[in-house]
Amino acid sequence: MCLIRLIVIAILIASHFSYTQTMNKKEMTEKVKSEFLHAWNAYKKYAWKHDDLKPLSKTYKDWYSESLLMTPVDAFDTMILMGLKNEAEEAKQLIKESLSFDKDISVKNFEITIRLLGGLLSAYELDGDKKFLELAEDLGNRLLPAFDSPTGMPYTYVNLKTGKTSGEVTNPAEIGTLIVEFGTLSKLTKNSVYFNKAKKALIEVYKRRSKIGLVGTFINVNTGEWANRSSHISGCIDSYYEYLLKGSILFKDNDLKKMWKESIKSINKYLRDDRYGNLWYGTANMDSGKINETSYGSLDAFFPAVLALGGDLKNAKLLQESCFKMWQIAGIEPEQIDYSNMKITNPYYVLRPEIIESAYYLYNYTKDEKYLRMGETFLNDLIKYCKTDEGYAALKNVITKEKDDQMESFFFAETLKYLYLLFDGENTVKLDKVIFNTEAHPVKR
Ligand code: DMJ
Repeated sequence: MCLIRLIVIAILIASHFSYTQTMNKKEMTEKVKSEFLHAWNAYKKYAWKHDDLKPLSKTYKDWYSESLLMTPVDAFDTMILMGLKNEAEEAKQLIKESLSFDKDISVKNFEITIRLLGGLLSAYELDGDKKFLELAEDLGNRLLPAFDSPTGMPYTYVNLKTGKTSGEVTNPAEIGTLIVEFGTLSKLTKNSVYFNKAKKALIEVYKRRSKIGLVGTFINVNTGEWANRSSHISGCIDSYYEYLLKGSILFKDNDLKKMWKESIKSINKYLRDDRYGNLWYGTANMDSGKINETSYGSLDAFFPAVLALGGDLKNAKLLQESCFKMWQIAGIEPEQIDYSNMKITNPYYVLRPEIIESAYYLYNYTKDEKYLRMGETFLNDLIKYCKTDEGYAALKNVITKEKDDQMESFFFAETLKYLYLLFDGENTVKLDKVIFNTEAHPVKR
């Protein structure tokens, strides 16, 4: 009898503190939603019809000479997932009435693909309005000339009206982070040209890997020669690896699967670094494989998610612990640290999502409540240090917490979406039914 009472009391105590209580998770999703509305209402008030809000000067910024509605397109599917029907409807009307790609502007192929093409395709799959697909197809066609280089690897920039290209020195991420969007466009339009171009681009990078299987940071798409031979999983390379894996899953593509498997072997053999008590991934020369820089940063924090998606939960969990340590150095995440001494080497924080994305994947696969607690820390710190009267602001310095006058569209597309999905469980999206592009736009598997 006494034992039974003890067990009942233990269960009551455990359920009181358990993070998985529906109310707690529900409260967290409501909190994220209200922060989303705080930022979106500020965008509406001061930057409507423009690309981004400038949250301190309360004005707007366009990336090019004309707006491409970067924030509304990037934010739309998050509104749908959060059930923000009125906001989604007004964003949709704005996109339908005002978005046109018939503009004489030279745009960055990578950014426009992940934010706009990815956003439109996801919008079409979630909402069903054909206009989204029409816009995506028009955009896809205007981006295609980017691939007309001697190697088939895309130039950095392409003019949306004339098709004129520029920027011959680019990087594996910008070359290789196109297949989820271009491949989905092929699937939905039944026109294989987009998939084929994006796959060839990936293959051309892979073909140029070193003898030990690593790729460098910069490459010339005209000559096919490496312009920088530093190898890492950080910015400029990061999502090339992400798309080898995601492309292989999304299109059941065995070539991509083989390329991912070979690549991850080399990454783990040469870049994996556990010499300092925690797991990190460092920077090495692509030919020698010798680590010569112990830097890690907020962009690299996407890697636990990729490891988890690839089935390596062990390394994913360890790396996420390290990422969380990086977040905690200053109470919010710096752009870069030296992991050998845990010193901040670049104090910027641009409202990046990657560490939250990884917490979301890990919670999904492990159901370990510590990832929910991490998520709560992320949200509270964001509110504490980045929230402004009107919107959210990047930080110039995570130590002094001095703000910067910018709020990137990925704050809506990724940062707040992954926070919401982390607490929402599997209510709105089942991870085994979609692939998120690198800007967190889900497309159906
Ligand atoms: C996003 O645009 C994408 O996640 C990209 O892959 C990397 N950088 C930003 C977010 O940090």
